[in-house]
Amino acid sequence: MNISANNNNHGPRIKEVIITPIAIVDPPLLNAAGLHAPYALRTIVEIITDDNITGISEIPGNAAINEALESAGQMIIGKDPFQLNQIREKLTNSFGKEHISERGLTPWDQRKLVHIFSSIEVACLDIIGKVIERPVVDLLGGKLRDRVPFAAYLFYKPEGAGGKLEFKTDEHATGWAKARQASAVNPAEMVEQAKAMCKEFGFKSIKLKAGVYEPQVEIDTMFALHKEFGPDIPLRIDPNGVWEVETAIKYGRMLKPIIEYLEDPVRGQENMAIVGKELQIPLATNMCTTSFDDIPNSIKVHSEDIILSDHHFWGGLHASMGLAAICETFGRDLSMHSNSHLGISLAAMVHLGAALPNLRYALDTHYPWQSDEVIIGGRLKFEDGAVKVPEGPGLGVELDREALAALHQNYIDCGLTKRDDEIEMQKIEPGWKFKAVRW
Ligand code: GKR
Ligand code: MG
Repeated sequence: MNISANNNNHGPRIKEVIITPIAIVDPPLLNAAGLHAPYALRTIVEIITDDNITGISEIPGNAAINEALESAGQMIIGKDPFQLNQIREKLTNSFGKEHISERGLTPWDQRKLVHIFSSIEVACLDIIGKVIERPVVDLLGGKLRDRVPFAAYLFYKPEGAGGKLEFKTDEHATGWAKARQASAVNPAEMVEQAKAMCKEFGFKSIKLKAGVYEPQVEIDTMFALHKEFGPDIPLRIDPNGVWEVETAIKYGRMLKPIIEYLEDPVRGQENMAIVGKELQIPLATNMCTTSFDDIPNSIKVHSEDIILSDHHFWGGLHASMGLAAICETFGRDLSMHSNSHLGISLAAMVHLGAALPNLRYALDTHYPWQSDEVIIGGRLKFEDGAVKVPEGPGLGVELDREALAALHQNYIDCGLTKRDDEIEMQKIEPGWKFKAVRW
């Protein structure tokens, strides 16, 4: 899909926007919305200037976002990529304001505009960095750290549907390769998953994706992790808002001595505030305070202590820096949320993470669960649980065209047009239905 125009103006101007939907192999990860399908959808955006500088970005993909992105691409042809405020204004005026309710009830954000802003902004920042020969982190005010820490992100993983546990091809696999291919549904298996992941990547904090089983099972997993790793490895648990307030208070009391924070135990800012007040432990969210419009009430009721931002959902890197300033002003912490993703998103997260003040918590990432990559040089490395800020101008990563073509072919072949974990879940539990609140 190419959208292009010629112009003869001075200075760099956007001459072409290329939008490529891709599908990446995803393991069968369980979460409150169901089960991950065999492929996760991402969209790769390339913005090319009239002097042939290309900026890239990656966002969660679906057909509706891609369609809107096509029109957005047309609107920015001829624009100066440095004029991000004008670009944003133009897009806002054309698309209109997006209401928070459009986020939806799923653990991930379903709004279109924020994704579009994010993809265009990050690709333009990549261009700007290349023009002035500085890394993106320098466009965000500069580096406060050279390495950005991430947390191990554990998932219950059944057999029988979702991705075909393709790693099973290697019977002799050990360590992380084995843990990735193994199903994991009980506390002992989750401890094995955590040990393998932490050993491979050096993670020093652990998050459990919960909201899958009856809460006591998940609490048992947390205590098994605590027993194995001891008090020096901070633990978090995220049931994606499917607990009732009473459930969250009951299990939150048990968890209090062993967790650094409780993520989205319940749904809605008011309920979060009740739980936080009762438990007196830090609460984190990527579900109840997810946009600037949510901030006034968040401050008023104190719905959370840590906002898990996500540049794909908050409208880009500058917007995330703006969020960081708000958090600093009101004594909140800021960390990062993640969905299945590749190295372009990871690079953008690392540039942002390096620029954020007061980064007290290791960021989330699904990256270890992915096996595909779309950047030259292959998958980015974690050392001691952290990723080094990429060197080189812009994002510091470049598209591998062959890999892009192959992953685009996956998109065409797999036939998926949006994430729907409920459908995949029904393959192992016929009739299973997503419930906004389950326990
Ligand atoms: O990938 O299944 C998943 C996660 O549940 C994801 O969709 C969430 O958005 O990781 C996310 C979270 O922290 O809520
Ligand atoms: Mg979460």
